[in-house]
Amino acid sequence: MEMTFRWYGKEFDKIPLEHVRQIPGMKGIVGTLFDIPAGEVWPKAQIKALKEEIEAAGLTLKVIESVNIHDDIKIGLPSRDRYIENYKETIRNLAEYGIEVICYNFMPIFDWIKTDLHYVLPDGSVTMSFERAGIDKAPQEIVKEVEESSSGYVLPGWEPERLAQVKELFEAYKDVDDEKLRENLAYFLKAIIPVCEEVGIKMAIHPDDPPYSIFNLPRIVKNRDDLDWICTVADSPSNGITLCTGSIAEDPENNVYDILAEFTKRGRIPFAHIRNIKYIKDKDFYESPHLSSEGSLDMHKVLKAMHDNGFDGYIRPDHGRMIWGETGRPGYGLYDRAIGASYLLGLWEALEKE
Ligand SMILES: [Mn+2]
Repeated sequence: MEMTFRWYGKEFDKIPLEHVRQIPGMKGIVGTLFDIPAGEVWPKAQIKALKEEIEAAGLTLKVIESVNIHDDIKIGLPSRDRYIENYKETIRNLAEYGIEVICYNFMPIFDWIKTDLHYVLPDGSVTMSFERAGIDKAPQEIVKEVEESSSGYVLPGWEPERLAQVKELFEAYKDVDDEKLRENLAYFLKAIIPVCEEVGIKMAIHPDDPPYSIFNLPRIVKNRDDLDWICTVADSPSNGITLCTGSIAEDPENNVYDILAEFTKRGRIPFAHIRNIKYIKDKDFYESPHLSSEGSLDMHKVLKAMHDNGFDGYIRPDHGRMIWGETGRPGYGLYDRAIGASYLLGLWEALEKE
């Protein structure tokens, strides 16, 4: 297991790499070229510069999150083939610089949804929450609210240029149901996985967040059976999962421990997002501190499911709260993610020594 930390690049992230490196046990950065639009090829020069910058700070760059999928691929338009060719070239370029894992998702329009980016906990810390009643409005309104409350930061998957077209996007997806979206994912995977095998990259799909339909949009990465279907449709170790404990657990029907155990054993989890959530009622929840006692998930059980089944990939503390007066991109401050990483490393050490 190797501990990593998501970082958006020095132009887009105010946390210096030197501070990330000071987190005990922190080995690597989960990096991105945040300003490359979905569908474009990631240039070698920029990948090389990113890698050199991270390595100069004493960290490694083995995981990319995310190389976003162009909407034409998800919708299944004839123009998808051009974007798939670009994606293959990006895979080859990343492999050339030692990247091992590419995280991505296959959600229409929204990469993730929370209804409150500034949910205040009793101790005064600030986190994100999702309450079903909060999305009982037009998608345009959600886009506006998220933009207004993102503290001036562009949020991953919420590129303003793209979401300015949210009405048009809904129109473009109107004939895409679950079955069609599944066909389009299969088409994409069958095209790119042979390239991944050739260059030694593992694709790792992130579960839908939340893992059920909202705004009537199709959803195909929701539960154990969906993950099994994905692993089977392109049956290769290069076709894997970014197991996000928070996202999977947002549907309380999902048994996150069993899912972790099964797909770790099957060798299909090269990368995991480990975070805790606390159910408020039904499926409503807030993102709690990582500690088991603070949330609804048992983090010891989470890591044990991975450890005991031979997990040897990368993990990162997923989101963190804003604490100690820190401000920044919601979910992506330094302090609480550092605490989360230390806690997870402590649990892992205990599992190793047991
Ligand atoms: Mn996640």
